[in-house]
Amino acid sequence: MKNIIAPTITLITFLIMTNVYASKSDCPVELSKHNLCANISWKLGPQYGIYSKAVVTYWKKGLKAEGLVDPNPSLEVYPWMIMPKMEHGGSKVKIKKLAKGTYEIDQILLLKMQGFWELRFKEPGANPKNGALAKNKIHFTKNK
Ligand SMILES: [Cu+2]
Repeated sequence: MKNIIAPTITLITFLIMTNVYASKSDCPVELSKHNLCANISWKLGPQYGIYSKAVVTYWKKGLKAEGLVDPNPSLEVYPWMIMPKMEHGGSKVKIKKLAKGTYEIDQILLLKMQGFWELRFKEPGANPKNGALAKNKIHFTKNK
């Protein structure tokens, strides 16, 4: 009996860890209202003061193997800043469809201020402050 406990614990830990990892990589950004998952891949930056660029892809939650899909209704991706006593957007980004379910978000201008930036998702016409479907804190790698 003793011989089986340690390997069993190891196996259970392994299964839990792989499951946690799998769910994160399967759905990095969850858009539950649309039953979609998204991934953000930075192509430039994220960096302060000059343009950053990202590519966002979408797929149906749990159905990544079926391929990428276009959100319907369409979704806007935009930068949003949370400051100690206020929050605000940035200048307008350029969104370009590259392929099915694949969108380039260009001209993201993140200014260095006190607080932090998010990359948010919303439906067109939704309020950028209160109407976001998903919020993702941007972690800067350069210009710190
Ligand atoms: Cu600010």
